[in-house]
Amino acid sequence: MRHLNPLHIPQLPASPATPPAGYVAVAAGLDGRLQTRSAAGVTSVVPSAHRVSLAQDVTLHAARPDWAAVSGLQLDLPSGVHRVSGVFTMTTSLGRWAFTSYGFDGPASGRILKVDQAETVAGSVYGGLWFSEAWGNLINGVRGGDDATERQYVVAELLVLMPEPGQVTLLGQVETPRAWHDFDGTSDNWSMSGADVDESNTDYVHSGSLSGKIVAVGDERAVLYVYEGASPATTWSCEAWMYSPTGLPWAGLEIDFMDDNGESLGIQAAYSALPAGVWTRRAVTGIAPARTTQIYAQVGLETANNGAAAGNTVYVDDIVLAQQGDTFTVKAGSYLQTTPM
Ligand SMILES: [Ca+2]
Repeated sequence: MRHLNPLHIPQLPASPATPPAGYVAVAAGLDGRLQTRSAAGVTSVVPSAHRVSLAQDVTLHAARPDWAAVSGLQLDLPSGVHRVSGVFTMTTSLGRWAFTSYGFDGPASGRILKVDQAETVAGSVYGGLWFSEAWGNLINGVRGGDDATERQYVVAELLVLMPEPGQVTLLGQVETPRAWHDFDGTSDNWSMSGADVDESNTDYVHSGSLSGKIVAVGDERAVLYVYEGASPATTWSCEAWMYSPTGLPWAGLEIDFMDDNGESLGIQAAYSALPAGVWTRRAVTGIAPARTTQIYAQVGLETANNGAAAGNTVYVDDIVLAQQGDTFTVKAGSYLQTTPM
């Protein structure tokens, strides 16, 4: 005969009392799942942990300076407090920093409450963690070492509050030599020559709420320009969006590879007539010749000998000068998981 020990009989918890307005009671339901009850008497089941994993490698390229979503590592989040965790195995171009960050999107963006644990395990000695509560993100950085086969992985857990249903996405970025200007707060080192430039123009805009308005002050070139350090055999591209309400006979951009003495080693240029009333993309790509130590880029009007004159105006936006070829790969098997709290 079998005797039940009363101490081992499961004790079902009583249903929680209806909480006062503004509070939520959490208790195990008869099916073992967590349930919540609000002042309105509404009971809902807390969803269980959810995980997405990469079935294959995802590679991000450094063509753009923006953060890019790692395709496949995105999860819907109900409102509430969640533990977000993940393991990301990553590789990056030799000598290049790569970064991952959690992005929280929704009607009311998520807010990180606490970093439970964060660890960067690197094949090389590099690795770091940056945490910013105000920006609602957590950034891990890894640096490509001396061996292209090196892999580095990040284990990170955090608590996040989602005031409204939203999403969490793993974002990635690879740091590479570049300069850009979107006139909405992101810019690097661009100067003007031969022009009056309104860098907070709202007349015509390609991205965001601002663009650049370049007005030629004479018959010489009227441009925004920048210098960046560059090495031989590296590939660079420059692109920009340009606009004129009336059209222009000659507008565009160029890159110029230079040696230690500032002598030109080769120019790649894209100038032509700019059509009226349509944002037009101009782009060039070039490989740095031997002895290259720097690259010069300019965007705007080459007025001399091409029928343009003082007072000609061109609007520019989303200028990107970047070294190409650098990559950042999140390896298959990496996963992102959310667990409601
Ligand atoms: Ca803009």
